[in-house]
Amino acid sequence: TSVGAAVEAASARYPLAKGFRPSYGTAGFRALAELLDSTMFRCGIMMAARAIKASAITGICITASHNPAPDNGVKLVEPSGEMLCQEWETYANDLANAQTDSDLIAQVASLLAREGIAAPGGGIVMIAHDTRPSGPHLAEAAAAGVRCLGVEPQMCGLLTTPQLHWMVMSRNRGQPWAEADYCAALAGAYQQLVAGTQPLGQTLYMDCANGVGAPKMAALAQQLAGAGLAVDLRNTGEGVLNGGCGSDFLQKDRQLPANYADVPAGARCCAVDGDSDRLMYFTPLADTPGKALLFDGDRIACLSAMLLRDLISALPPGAGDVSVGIIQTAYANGAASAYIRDNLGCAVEVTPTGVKYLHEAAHHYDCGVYFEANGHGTVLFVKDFLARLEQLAGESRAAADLLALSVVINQAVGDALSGILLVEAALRRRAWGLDQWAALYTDLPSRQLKVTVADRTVITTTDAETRCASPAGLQAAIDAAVAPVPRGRAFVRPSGTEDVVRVYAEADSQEAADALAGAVAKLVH
Ligand code: 16G
Ligand code: ZN
Repeated sequence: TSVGAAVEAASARYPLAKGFRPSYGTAGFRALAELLDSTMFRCGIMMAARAIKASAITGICITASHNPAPDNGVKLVEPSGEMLCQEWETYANDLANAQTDSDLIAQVASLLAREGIAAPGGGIVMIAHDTRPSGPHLAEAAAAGVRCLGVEPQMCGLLTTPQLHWMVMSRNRGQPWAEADYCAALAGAYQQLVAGTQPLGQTLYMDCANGVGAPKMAALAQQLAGAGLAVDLRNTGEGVLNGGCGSDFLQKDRQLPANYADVPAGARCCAVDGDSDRLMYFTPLADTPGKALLFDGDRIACLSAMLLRDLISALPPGAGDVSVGIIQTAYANGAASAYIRDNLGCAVEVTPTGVKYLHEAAHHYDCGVYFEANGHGTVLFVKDFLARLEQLAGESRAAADLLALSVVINQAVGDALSGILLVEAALRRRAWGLDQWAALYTDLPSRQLKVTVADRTVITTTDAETRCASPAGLQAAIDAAVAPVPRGRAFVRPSGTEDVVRVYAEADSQEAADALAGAVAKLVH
């Protein structure tokens, strides 16, 4: 066929690296950049097929997020702007692992047949990349794959992952979708949310992880001039991507990022990761120099839920009942979950790790808030509810503000830049400093460890990763280790992004959490 011929002609330039067995992990493929030519080429073919099948635009973002600079990877964007649907992950794996040209051609033919794609052609795949030096080259490889199906690759250059998701979502809805539209939409909604309130006054020190967040926040900040939000950008690209800085570094070490020595204790600071889809707030601690107090995804979820609750309770009766749910993973600090249950009166749902699971669960509510402790999350609004708000917005400030909230927050996927505007607006509306935010609850001491084992796949989990189904006896041993520990909680799971097993433990003191994590790690070995 013509597709077979096109694949054959192009694929010689993108051979599968010898011995490389790519695997679609929690959020796509990740590996050393030099291994990824073939994977990108084949993802291009697949996302072109996805576009033809849906008669819509899809997206490919070349990024390895918070991982080291020499790595790269790919995140795939559905026509809705959400992550690739799980049914297609199998195709991704099959295509990426095809050993020969004829094998690849057969896999492509089988995909087209199974999806009932008779005639290739038409459609657009938008392709973006982060600041990794390997990005433009890998984007070209993806584009070559897209062309094999007669689909047009549109090179979008440097974007944050969430910006690409937003652009695909908006474009498929027939709404303004350019990068400038993204900035205008977020900035306009922020201005609505904070209208009539006093600026927080202090500067926000943003750690950009030496990544794409730096230029993109600078562009967004331009539109925010006059809105009383002063941002001082740090780690804007002069150093190593995710090196000694960024949200992941901060969360792991609770240590101040590079270039924060001059920032005063108590100052409002935030950090994003390499592709700006994770957000962490923090402040330098006065009594332990070099260390930071963290405001993680759980705390951002609580703040978002409070803002939602404030606004929903101010709606006129015509708004009807509104269900609000908070979705967390087992990594959510026990104190945060308890606070939400006991003080915010929202439903709490727990899912396995990975945005695709949290995002899906958030769709169960009129307003679904999801955040992973690592800072990835957003708020989803059901269409019906937004339609009701549209009708009320003329007479009700709360309805107009909720609509603004639905725009400030990127509903396609977790977005650090839009998360910053959400947090800033929520604090400003309450005239809160970090102290009040910190006082909502006190985190239970916790410890995370990673353990290298011969084969991490022997560990399987159930109950949203809180219990081990195999190997036999492991869960009973963990239960026995946890039982005597006050407020003890511990679980293990295979990582979806690294060849390690992750161990999490929580207890009423740091010593007890450390000891419990250590004991559980030994059980895994
Ligand atoms: C990916 C996921 C993130 C998850 C992390 C866990 C997305 C977009 N990203 O980065 O949500 O927390 O994997 O990695 O889904 P781990 O399994 O290695 O701990
Ligand atoms: Zn990321």
